[in-house]
Amino acid sequence: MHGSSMKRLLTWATLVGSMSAVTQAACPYADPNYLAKREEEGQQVTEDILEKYKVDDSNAYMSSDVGGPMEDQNSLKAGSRGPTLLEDFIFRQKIQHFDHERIPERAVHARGAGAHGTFTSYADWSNITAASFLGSAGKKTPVFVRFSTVAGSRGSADTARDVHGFATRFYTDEGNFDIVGNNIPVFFIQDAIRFPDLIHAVKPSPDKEIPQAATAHDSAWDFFSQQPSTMHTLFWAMSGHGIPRSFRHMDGFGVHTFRFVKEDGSSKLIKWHFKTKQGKASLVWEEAQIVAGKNADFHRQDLWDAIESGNGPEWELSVQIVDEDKALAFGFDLLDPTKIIPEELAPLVPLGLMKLDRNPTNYFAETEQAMYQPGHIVRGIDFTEDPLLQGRLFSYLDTQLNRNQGGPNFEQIPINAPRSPVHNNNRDGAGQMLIHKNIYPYTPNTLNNGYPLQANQTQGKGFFTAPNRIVDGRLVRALSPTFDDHWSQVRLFYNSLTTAEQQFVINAMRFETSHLLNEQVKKNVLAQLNRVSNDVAKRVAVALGLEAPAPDPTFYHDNVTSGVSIFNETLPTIATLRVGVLASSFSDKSLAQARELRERFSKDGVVVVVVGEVLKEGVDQTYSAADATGYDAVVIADGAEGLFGDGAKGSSLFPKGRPGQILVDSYRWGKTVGAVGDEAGRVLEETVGVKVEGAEGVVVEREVGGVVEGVEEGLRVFRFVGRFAIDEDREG
Ligand code: HDE
Repeated sequence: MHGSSMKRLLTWATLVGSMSAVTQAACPYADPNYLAKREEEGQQVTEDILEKYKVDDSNAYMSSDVGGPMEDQNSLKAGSRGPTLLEDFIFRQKIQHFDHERIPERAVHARGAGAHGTFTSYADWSNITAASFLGSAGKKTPVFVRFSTVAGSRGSADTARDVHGFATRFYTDEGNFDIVGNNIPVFFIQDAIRFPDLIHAVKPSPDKEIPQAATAHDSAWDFFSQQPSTMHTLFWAMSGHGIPRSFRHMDGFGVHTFRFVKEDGSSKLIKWHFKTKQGKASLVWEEAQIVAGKNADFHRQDLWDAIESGNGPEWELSVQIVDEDKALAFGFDLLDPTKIIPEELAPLVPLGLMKLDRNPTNYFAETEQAMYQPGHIVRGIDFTEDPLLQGRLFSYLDTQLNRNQGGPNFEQIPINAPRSPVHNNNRDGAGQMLIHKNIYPYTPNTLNNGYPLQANQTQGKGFFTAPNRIVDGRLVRALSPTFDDHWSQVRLFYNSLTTAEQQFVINAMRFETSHLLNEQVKKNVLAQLNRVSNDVAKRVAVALGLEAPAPDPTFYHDNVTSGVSIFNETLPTIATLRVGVLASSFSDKSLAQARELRERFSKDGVVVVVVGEVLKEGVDQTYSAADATGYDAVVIADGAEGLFGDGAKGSSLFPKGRPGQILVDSYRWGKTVGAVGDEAGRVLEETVGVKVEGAEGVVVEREVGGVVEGVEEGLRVFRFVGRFAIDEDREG
């Protein structure tokens, strides 16, 4: 059946042309080696289906949508000063297409960025799952990943404090498999039926549509305090996980418990984890707020640049595996999506590596039209009865219908189309792209010899539901009592943070709750915080001018877990991090040094941005456009001292005091600051107001080499959190 080009046949595009071969010529299943062949081919499915759809306009004449060459700069008029004619098909087509350029933005997760890549399995995992993409060591599967924030609309700023979407599509040789996850391993609610309530509470106020992409308002915290299942996710979002340094510096989680099913039908419960190879890193809140204004595209730019520079990000895909009969063994319910399985109870098993290495060619065609569904699963993987997951299985299909203007053929859009053949009796609908030759589109049929055949567990490698899923019970419109503890794991999370991170959580809560207008909502919030920790409640209450309630110790404990803190580890790689070299365009000495710094840093993949008063060779950015938000560390080059201190006043080329401000902000936000030479070191001390001697993350050296070494060490630490004030009267 496959002829000379087996590889090509597996792509959907060629499938359109080859369907006759499938329906009329020998049936694939008639070939006894079909399955073996398909497996073999699956390992080679690397051809980019999207290539076939790319339009190259270079060296072409303009044409209409139906192909006729034409010019489209003037409408057809009755006389040069007369009205435009209805018969102007060129005008009508152009304007009509423009009028229909938008599809509804996602109701949630509207703001995002995507990239292509590859997943490579470390081994043959058939001992735990029949999923073919995990079927052998080195097996490669194309992926498309979209990262997002949740609450903001499509044009909102990247660095809004939020849970972040982490949706991955695997184009496996047995169909598309999506992990539609987040960067936080738990969710706000436990039953999908409450999702509209959550989102209505979090979204801008319906009268004035304020605030955009923010939860610092009454309705959000009213809901949080009335629905305590939100507490766990809320605490994560208030920590550095809510404001990651980049999409590359965050983990991803499937959140729900899923199932792995083996060929023999046996199954286990699993949770998906994507562990970042770049290390976890976050911004600090004030910085994130300023970035939102300075560069609303901060995260999408970062992802794009990293990939373009050959530093595509990587994640290790892992699972936690638990026996079917252990769903209630850990003191919480594995069907409850507000719970993590602490890594101490079920270690991560690394399955393979995902690398993103190709940017989309067209944002709309690929990223905007990517339509993920938790219901896209493949043989060897199965759902659980988690009521949040169950509801999502309906919601995403329904959403995609809405986003595709009601048409059911959205799976045929190139970014959504599987890399494996599609044969079924689904027909017609808006935007049908396939030309089905089978005129007997029903089962059972004899007129088409019974094709397409039904594939099941034993025949045709069909999908099968885990046989061990036994579901029975009385109908109840209620959650299980095993979902009732909303506080113990919140405390586990909080206990596991460093003191500085705990302070960041408190600061974030002070920020958010200070925006609340309603006194009762504030008190309700304190009551919930108090169930997690009296110390947290007290520290938030003091900022609100309120009394904290008396301790409510039912859920207090001192347990900790690993894998949740951001700041307790150094970064495994500093490649792609950015160092701003504060130089002077008018000092040859500083420019020579900037050049040397660039050379040395680039050896480790660190990106150097040289800042000067005016653009010229060797200067990348002007002080009029520069800001501390653009760098992970800054260094004053020898010869640029005049721009600081009194010299800061001197120029109309940039806002007053800007060079010094870059230094001060960098220091305040915990970044490494450095200087080459004694004079620059003195300026650094004076501007920042800190003694270099013994100060962490402050590097002053006479030689460029020493500065590079010190700054690189600082980049690994990423932020020196000791510079942030900690509440003195905290407990513990
Ligand atoms: Fe979503 N979610 N969600 N969600 N979600 C959507 O689907 C929904 C939930 C997540 O980059 C929507 O295609 C319900 C959990 C991501 O395209 C919508 C519930 C998790 C994305 C929807 C949840 C997520 C979405 C909007 C409660 C983490 C973006 C547009 C039961 C495990 C995917 C769309 C992308 C998007 C519904 C809860 C992650 C409306 C009803 C839990 C990453 O269908």
